[in-house]
Amino acid sequence: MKLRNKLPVPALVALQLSLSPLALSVSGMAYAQVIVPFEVRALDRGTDGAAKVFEPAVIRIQPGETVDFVAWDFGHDLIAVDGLLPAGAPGFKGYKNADTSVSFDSEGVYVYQCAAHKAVGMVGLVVVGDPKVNLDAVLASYQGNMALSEPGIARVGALLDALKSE
Ligand SMILES: [Cu+2]
Repeated sequence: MKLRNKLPVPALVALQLSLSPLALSVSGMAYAQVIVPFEVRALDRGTDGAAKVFEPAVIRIQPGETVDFVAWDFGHDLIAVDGLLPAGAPGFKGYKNADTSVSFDSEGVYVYQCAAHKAVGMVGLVVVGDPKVNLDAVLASYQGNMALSEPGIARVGALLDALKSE
């Protein structure tokens, strides 16, 4: 576990000690929403035991919001998968072992992967607003996307199917 995300806590605790129990819980919630609103962690092992995952594998935000991709474990990067993004939306990437914040403006589904672990299908989805904007287009083309490995295609397919069945 890394400490960097917890650095503000001592100051917060000092503040909370001076507040009533009710204010304490309210301020705790505000902290969680304001400091780490949308965080995806690159992990060697997910909470369900799966190896090499982004967690959560699907994160949902609204247009204009930002996702913080946290290099939680060693050796991970991230890169958007060309062809599996909303039409006209820019790609994005994060370098190995670097925390990366990305703001998303265009609605729809974005597929990305860890290039270092492409072979084992370390993939994730960002869903901005309404996934229906490009969900059918992504479903129709992901299996033929040359940037993905077979395990990557399998994981992307499972994530897209779950989105489709909502
Ligand atoms: Cu990785």
